[in-house]
Amino acid sequence: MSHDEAVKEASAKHTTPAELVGKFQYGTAGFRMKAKILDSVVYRVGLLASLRSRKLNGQTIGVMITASHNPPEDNGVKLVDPMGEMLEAAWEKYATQLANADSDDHLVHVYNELVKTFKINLDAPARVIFARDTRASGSRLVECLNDALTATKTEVTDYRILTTPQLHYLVRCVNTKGTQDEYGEVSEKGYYEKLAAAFKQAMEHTKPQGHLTVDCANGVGGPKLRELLKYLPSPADGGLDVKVVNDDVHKPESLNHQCGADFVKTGQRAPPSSKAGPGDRCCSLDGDADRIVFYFQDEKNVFRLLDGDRIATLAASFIAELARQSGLMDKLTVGVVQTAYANGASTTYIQKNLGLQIVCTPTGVKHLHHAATRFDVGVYFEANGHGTVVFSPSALKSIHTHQPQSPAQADALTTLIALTDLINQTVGDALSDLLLVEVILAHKGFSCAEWLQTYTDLPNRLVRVEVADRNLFTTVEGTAERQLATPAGAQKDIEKIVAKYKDGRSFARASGTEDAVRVYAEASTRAEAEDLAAAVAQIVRKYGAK
Ligand code: NG1
Ligand code: ZN
Repeated sequence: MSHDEAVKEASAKHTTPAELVGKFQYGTAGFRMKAKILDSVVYRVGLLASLRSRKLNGQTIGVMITASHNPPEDNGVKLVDPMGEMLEAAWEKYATQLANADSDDHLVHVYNELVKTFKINLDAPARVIFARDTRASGSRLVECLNDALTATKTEVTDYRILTTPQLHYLVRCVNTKGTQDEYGEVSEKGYYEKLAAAFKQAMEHTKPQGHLTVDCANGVGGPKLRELLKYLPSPADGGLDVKVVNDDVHKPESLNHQCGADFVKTGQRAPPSSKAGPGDRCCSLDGDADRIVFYFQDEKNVFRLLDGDRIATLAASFIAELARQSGLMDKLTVGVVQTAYANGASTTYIQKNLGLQIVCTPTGVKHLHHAATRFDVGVYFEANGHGTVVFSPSALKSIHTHQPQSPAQADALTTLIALTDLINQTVGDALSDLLLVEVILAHKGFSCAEWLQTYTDLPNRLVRVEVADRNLFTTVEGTAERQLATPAGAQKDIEKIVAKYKDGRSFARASGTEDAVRVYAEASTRAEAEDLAAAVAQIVRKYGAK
């Protein structure tokens, strides 16, 4: 059978319901929707993965089947590029084109157009590795993916169930194996060993305080965290004292239900199942363990959130301190990347107190990651808890070749080197970020309350506004989505209102993942932040109705 025939024949097993043609879009999070309508999409993503691998001379591409923090009946699929980063943005549209082809013939046509455009040799090797989270629909979708990889004669490794960041790690390991940039052992065990060794090194002269409760959203993070703990020192040996909760992966309906990072961040409250007492350190992962937020109850039993902005400030201050203490400050610029949703108080703290550079990008991890790579050490986090730290090749070289001038410098350098291995540099990783935060809190001797005290958040409010067509709301290029270009007049109206509030800041933008416009507002008091958000939401409703 010819290549075309094989692709077409397998495609016939995975047809797209006619009413959905034209509706699929590969966004920041890949494709994500009700699992029952994803079969053809996953099949076609498999085709694209093989094309991309062939285009990149047989480098390995990753495919992850997950819908992160979405409800259990959803699923999704996304591609991972050779260095473990998200799919190159220019290729997202090809995924969209393939997904929307309205017949098997049309699909083969789109496929062949890509082969021609990129001069792809279909006889050259293609390599793909893939994994999925714990959703019930995952195994069926894996079959769809396998059909595409078989039809295209792609070499495959099925890593079965993994967190999203573990797959990103493995993709980078495979593609750097045997080179001077080798990232780690190409196995799940290699991931745990790398993190555990780095954690031990970073904790050499210090001990964690108290215990940590980890809510795993009843997702893949649960079993993987339990596995990771086996590689870490026990609490008796100065290791972490971790209590794992919400780690039931056998009740699919419990995934992300009343627990997990998104529940905690959006609702600004602990999971109802939480039994933590005042001051107890807690954190929540999301369904595929690429996000994490921390929280605790203060002495007045008030819920206190330590979100992505807090992790970014904590990590940036610690890394800048280590760079200074090890005598590397002149050689390393540490920068922080945020989005417009970062609390204004965190931005001021980073600039004024930490004296670090800051960049604001549009929403979406790919934008933040890209901007972070321009610094020697780039710390990026979305407020929702997705983020990491990236070290540039030259920063790594400076760190590894630096000669410390004193034992104090040597200690700081050892910790800094450990962090370069502890931090998953491919993508935000809840398990790696969890260890990072624990290391920093231990070194600083901080409780959650002390961490929270570093600065005071400005009161803020995020509102979701439904409009007839969210695409009418576009933003001015280069403003990181903080100013509306259209509808004409809306931005002026927003600014007039904002000017009336002390420390007022507000913006509106179309969501990339939901059919709505989001309004964010902050001001010096809670009541004013609420009022400002309501007033700007009203403006959005008015223009959205036109
Ligand atoms: P949208 O729906 O475009 O605002 C949301 C989150 C992002 C990010 C993406 C998923 C907010 C305000 N926005 O984007 O931070 O997590 O989903 O990639 O939380
Ligand atoms: Zn996620």
